[in-house]
Amino acid sequence: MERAFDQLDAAEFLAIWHHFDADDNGYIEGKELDEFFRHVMKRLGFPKEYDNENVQKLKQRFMSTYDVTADGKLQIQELALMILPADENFLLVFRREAPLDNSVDFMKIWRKYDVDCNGCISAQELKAFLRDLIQQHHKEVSPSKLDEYTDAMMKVFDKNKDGCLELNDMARILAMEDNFLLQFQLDASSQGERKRDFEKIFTHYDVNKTGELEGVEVDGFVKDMMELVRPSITAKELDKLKVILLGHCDVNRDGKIQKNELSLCLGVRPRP
Ligand SMILES: [Ca+2]
Ligand SMILES: [Ca+2]
Ligand SMILES: [Ca+2]
Ligand SMILES: [Ca+2]
Repeated sequence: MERAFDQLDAAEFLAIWHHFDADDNGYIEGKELDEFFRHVMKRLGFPKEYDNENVQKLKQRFMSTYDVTADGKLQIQELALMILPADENFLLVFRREAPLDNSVDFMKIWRKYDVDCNGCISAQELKAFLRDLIQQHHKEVSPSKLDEYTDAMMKVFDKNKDGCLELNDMARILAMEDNFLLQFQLDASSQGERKRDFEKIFTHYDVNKTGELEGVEVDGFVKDMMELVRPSITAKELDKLKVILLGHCDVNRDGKIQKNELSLCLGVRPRP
């Protein structure tokens, strides 16, 4: 069973995936998961007698093998492991010590590897990312292996096959956690709660603790703010929205957002 997915090629696998992850949130859970497995079984040519009970059994066996986050959700990067080259170096890409839970860290990576600043990560840029990642683990990788890894990654994560990874595609590769801002309900809370939430929010994005949001800190904040309204903004949209946000909030025009500027912007009075 574990290798059953080997019979699916990448394109077929992704077609099934995109069908079931229709809202493109990068994971499949609950009832969708049953349907997903039923569909995969059918495509793999399992006999019709695979009734509900058998689907459940296969699902459980499968999930305990691959569901690395053990959260009952199947994530695209977990699924990707099945069709990507199964060698130790490559698995490093998906095996992270700490979850990436801050969009500021994410944007730092994005800005670093989008070398030509065209708002997308090309295969060439992805290759540099993979090379660095493997080196960080003190491993060696041959150029041909690196090419193979890069091709495989582009196949899985470049959804529209334009040779370009969007912010959202990279977020999948890096297994980015849910939007930090989702936990707050700025409209519903009392003034006291709003202030406390504001402190939490500012601290989260002021990663280098300078008391102001600058550079990628603003990027990360803009990304999360905008994705509360509309998931999957592009890097180009992000750049535009950043200019708009700075125009609105950066009162002293230094290109950074001081704490008092952000509190004014969000309608929260700063602490005296
Ligand atoms: Ca680029
Ligand atoms: Ca693309
Ligand atoms: Ca800062
Ligand atoms: Ca400012």
